[in-house]
Amino acid sequence: MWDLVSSFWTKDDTLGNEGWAVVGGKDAGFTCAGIQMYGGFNNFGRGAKVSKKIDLPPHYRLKIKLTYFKLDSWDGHEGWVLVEGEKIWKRPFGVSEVYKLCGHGEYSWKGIFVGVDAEVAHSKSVARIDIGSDLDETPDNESFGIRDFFLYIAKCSKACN
Ligand SMILES: [Ca+2]
Ligand SMILES: [Ca+2]
Repeated sequence: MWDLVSSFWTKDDTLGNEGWAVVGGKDAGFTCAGIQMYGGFNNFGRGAKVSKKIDLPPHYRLKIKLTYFKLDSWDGHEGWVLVEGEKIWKRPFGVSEVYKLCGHGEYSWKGIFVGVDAEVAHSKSVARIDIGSDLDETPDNESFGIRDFFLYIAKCSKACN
């Protein structure tokens, strides 16, 4: 049912924006416990968001998979993915969740990465996608990062047009 149409941040040496627009964050990558990500510590904190419009063939549904990193002291915040401004994925993260991975070396806050797998009804020829958080402090205090983004569509049969 699902056809892969786009992928970003899938290579270990790719830490750039890969054509996505960055607002409120530093256009740079970060390495956490040997895993490279786009954004992350000192890059994506309060107000940071990455956005892209992606052209699509006829379809009726889309699915997004990615790896989302929560780093340091998230005190009551959530990460999210929007399609056309609608939240198709969100997840709250706790301050101490879960492993001491990386991030702020002085205080050794904890980090975690989770797999996003979300789908939504969608038929527009261009999809607008935003990835961000509701963090409210600087990126050396709380930050997020992303990698391994995959966009899939469910294509229309003749009946779908
Ligand atoms: Ca904090
Ligand atoms: Ca905060």
